[in-house]
Amino acid sequence: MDYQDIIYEVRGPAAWITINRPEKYNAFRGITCEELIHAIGKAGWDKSIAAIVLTGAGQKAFCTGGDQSAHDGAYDGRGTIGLPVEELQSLIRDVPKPVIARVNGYAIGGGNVLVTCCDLAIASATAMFGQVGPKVGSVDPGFGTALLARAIGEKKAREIWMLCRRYSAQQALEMGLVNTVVPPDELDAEVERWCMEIHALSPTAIAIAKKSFNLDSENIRAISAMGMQALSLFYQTEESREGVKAFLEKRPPKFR
Ligand code: 2NE
Repeated sequence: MDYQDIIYEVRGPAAWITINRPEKYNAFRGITCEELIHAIGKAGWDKSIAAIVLTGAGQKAFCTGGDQSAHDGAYDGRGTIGLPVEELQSLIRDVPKPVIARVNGYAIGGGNVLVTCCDLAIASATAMFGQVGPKVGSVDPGFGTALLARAIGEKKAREIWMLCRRYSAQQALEMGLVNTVVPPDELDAEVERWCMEIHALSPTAIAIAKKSFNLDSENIRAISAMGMQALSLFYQTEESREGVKAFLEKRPPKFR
């Protein structure tokens, strides 16, 4: 598969998968999700790969979720909401090796959910985290909400969704959303160090550990599936459409 929206590279024992849409702050459209699914599947079942690094191109953004310029009552691809996003999130959990989020900038909306789904997260000190769903007439229910609550606690997860504030990398570390924070110019070396450490360990033991962590939250996959059905109906409403329109027109939404 020739990739259009992502870059796939093998660096030592790790596959680096980069969302390459810096002009859209690495937001994903339908084809981006398809390519991520293909690439993560490829790396996930390649025995020579010890870890998968997921990141975004440029200095500004890791990923800012669904591409609002490809959203008109639904996104522009496959699946319940026009993005096979629940399939992508599930695959990150299903591949039998650690997926590390290399958070180089904004991890907002669906980008924040990708960080939540990754096994590990290493952030640049300049990274920013948060949710925007209720600002733009959307929500990522399931892995975006319930799994986030498992990671950082119910009250903090609800705050993130119900206030749509932004959080610094240091705050993300304190709430347990990321594993470590490093200066921007040390990000790659730190990620590479973690990949080398993983490479030295038993791949089967790691795979079993990963599956056992996942089993405990497996019911959330079904919450996501149900939630996407509700979301596809919500996207048809004036309220949701106003959120998308307001973002694209760079003005505050008028929901009431
Ligand atoms: C990331 C953030 C906070 C940055 O704000 P700011 O003020 O620093 O920059 P600005 O001007 O908003 O963004 C810079 C450029 O990136 C584009 C913008 O349109 C802008 O383009 P230009 O005007 O320079 O041409 N951009 C950024 N994010 C984009 C996006 N997601 N889609 C298309 N273009 C995008 C601020 O930009 C922000 O809050 N972005 C996130 C917006 C958003 O609504 N994300 C989707 C949430 S819903 C979702 O992700 C989702 C899901 O994950 C699963 C299921 C359903 C939905």
